[in-house]
Amino acid sequence: MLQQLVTVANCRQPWNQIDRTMNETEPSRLPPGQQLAAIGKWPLIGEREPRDSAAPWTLTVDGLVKSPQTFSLAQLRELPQGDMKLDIHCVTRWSQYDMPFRGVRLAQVLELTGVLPEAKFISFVSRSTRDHSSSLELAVALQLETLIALDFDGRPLAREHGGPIRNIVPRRYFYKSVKWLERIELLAVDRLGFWEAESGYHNHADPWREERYMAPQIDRRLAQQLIAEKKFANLDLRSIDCSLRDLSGLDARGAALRDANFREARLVGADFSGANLSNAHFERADLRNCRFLGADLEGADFSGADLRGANLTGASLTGTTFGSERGLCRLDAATILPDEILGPLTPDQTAVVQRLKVDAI
Ligand SMILES: Nc1nc2c(c(=O)[nH]1)N[C@H]1C(S)=C(S)[C@@H](COP(=O)(O)O)O[C@H]1N2
Ligand SMILES: [Mo]
Repeated sequence: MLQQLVTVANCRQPWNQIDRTMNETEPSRLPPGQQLAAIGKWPLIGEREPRDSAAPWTLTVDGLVKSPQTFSLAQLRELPQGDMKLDIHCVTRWSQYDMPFRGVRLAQVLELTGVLPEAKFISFVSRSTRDHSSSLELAVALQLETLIALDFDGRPLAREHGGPIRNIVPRRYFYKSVKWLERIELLAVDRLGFWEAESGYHNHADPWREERYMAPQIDRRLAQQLIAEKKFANLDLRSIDCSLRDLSGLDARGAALRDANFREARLVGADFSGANLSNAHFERADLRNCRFLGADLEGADFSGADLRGANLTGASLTGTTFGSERGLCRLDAATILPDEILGPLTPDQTAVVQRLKVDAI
């Protein structure tokens, strides 16, 4: 059942010197709603460090396996290594091409432990403070050629990117690839991972189908009442639909608003400080004098929005869109969009913002 799965590609050219011109013109390569990150750039997302990096690193494979095993890092390195050049796609809308990983194939490790016939799911568990995890159907994990990565670009994987042992799941949003992998558990019934359970990220996570979020679970009458009262502060309102509504003066400080829909909404003077607006939709919204202090705006879309007088100090902008074929946003001299927060934008969006800022003065 567990065949040899990883296609081995040789990548001798350093990762940050790859010529992308051929790839970028290939239209089918970038999944819908994604932007290409700058050459050689690998953004940091989620947890920054493992729970305990001093203790020796091991990988335990247990659950519904024939013989549970714990591999030391050295033992993993002694197993046959496979190379893989991979396009990664983060749910917050940035992608990066041709990332050269090296490590042990999941199939290889499962051949050593054996798998019981009842095993249908596989959970990857991290050595991190929140015991971060993500899961897949076992058959899918194998079919996708999941890799237990130890090296990146010819060197041991960096700590902040999940070194020394990281799970890499090709052709799924990158949240399926767990950093600081410590345990692989074979299960009969699925167990939702951290982001899937906490943030409503889609459990299937196929970027080609834009499987970013599960359907929202907010009670519609409650949502209508909160919209009428304009009180969102500190509430969990993921994926709420506020499109075309008048929410001027909204208090949304500290609210959890991932994937929320504010398209064409009137939000003059609203306060989103400290809110999580990851992948929120603000296309053509009226955001004059809004406050976004310290807000998470990763993957948020401001195409055609009015940001005159808005304050984005300290906001995080990985994968954020300020202009696209859906329109440019509007800035003026009173808009506060400090240069020091622009670093995580893609090159295209950096250029858009810089042009808008010049025009605004
Ligand atoms: N342990 C752990 N693994 C994790 C995460 C995390 O927060 N903790 N975040 C996931 C998400 S959402 C993404 S996009 C990638 C980011 O990996 P990077 O920081 O190396 O780019 O790791 C995934 N694996
Ligand atoms: Mo992510």
